[in-house]
Amino acid sequence: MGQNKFIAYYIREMRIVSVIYLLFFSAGLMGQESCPVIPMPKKYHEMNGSFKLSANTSILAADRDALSSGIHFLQKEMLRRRQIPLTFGAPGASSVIKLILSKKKDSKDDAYILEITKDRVTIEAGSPSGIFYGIVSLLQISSLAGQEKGAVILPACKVEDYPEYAWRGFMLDESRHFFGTEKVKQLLDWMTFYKLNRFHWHLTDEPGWRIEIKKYPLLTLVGGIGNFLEEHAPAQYYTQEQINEIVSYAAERYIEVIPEIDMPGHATAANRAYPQHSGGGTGQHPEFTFHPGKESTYQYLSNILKEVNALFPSGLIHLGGDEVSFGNQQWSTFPEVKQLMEKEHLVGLKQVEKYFIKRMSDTLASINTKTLVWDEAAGFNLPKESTIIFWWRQDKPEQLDTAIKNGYQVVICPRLPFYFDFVQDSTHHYGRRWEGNFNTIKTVYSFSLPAVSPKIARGQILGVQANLWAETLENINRARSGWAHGERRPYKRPTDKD
Ligand code: TNX
Repeated sequence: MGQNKFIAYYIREMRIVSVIYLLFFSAGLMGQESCPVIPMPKKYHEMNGSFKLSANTSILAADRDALSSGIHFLQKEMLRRRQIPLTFGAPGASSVIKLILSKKKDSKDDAYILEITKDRVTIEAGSPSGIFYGIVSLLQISSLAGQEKGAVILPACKVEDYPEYAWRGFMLDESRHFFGTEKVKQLLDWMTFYKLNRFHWHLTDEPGWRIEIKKYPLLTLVGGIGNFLEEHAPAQYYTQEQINEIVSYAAERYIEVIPEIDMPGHATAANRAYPQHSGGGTGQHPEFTFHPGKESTYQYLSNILKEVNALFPSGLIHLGGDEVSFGNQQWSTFPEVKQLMEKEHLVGLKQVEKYFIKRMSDTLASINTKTLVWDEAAGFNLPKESTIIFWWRQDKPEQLDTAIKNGYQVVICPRLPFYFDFVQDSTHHYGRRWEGNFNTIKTVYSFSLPAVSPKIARGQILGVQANLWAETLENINRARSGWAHGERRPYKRPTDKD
């Protein structure tokens, strides 16, 4: 099957966010008709002959322990997709899939070589994740291969691949609409398919708080009520047990999960539950912020972050920090904020915001966890070794400049073209636009980093990420079909320019 038929096959099969792959791995896609692996690998050679994969094929690996999740994934998936039960280390096997964890020091993380010959399949890599990506490619090849007398006939070939970026992310907003464990697992499956490895989970915002915190049960019982369209929808959230389940499911697929607890803005749902920590809001964004002038707020949020940290082993927490000016006008009226400003010599509300983020980042540092923040914080003097900036405002290239100049690692996710909640075509109505612009597949394909004035140090661009905000994802069908359907009502978010 050619590449195009291959894509059509998978698009039929897809359940969620069918366009993800276009974002990250499309460079060599066109013009190379026959490669059965997407994203297009760095090298692909067809060879003569074929390998017969059957129930007599066994997996061999000297490093079984280190590779156990990949081995198990290969067994499960081969059974599910092709009804072939592969064994591990069976003495009487007539053919083998050999996994070689080589000790080459210079090999890039996640790089692998997959070779299919008449006699055997080998996957060689310098890391378990590299072996895993070789397995993902092998599964793609086997999904398309023909069958003969109970054996799957894999065409002989050699694939060599490594990713351009260490961070290949996808963000899902479940505050505006909640999708639940099964859908998230499906999303993680598709991330696996495209070799994406960071799942950024936006769990708190204005409509709903979606993560159980034992110390503060009202966060979910009260804060979990409602969604973007229905203020009184019954509470929906993840229990800590469900969070554990998803984190393990992701880990088996070499995906790290990064929770986002948005602060000091986008805090409305939390403030419904514990109004004593509210820093007020505006008519359009009521009770939008946490109170930056009360010590008790910092204590409360530290307690929350400690529980979150215990649930997510990535050692990374996203603190949000975006769009605070949407609703911090009341801050200047609070005596506690006035006192704080005097005591800390803060001039203007931007400095209060900076103080707040710095304090929370210090809290994360004290529990050995990195701070991730949207680009509003690029100039906040957070420590560069333990901070990652997410550049999202394509109309503010100066924020990217500042982040680079200040030595931060940066994840690139400008809303044009990386916001998947935007419409995709001029004829679409339901979904966002930016000053009339939207995100066609072509703009996603052809994205290149804007010129930045400071010199970018090696590794400073950590990677790229697509963000799926959920105001317009009224139900999962819209997530499933990308942006193409569900054109019921034009979406307006009047205050999205700050
Ligand atoms: C901006 S991106 C936001 C989100 C919205 C999104 C809608 C960012 C850091 N903030 O709160 O959901 O636009 O596209």
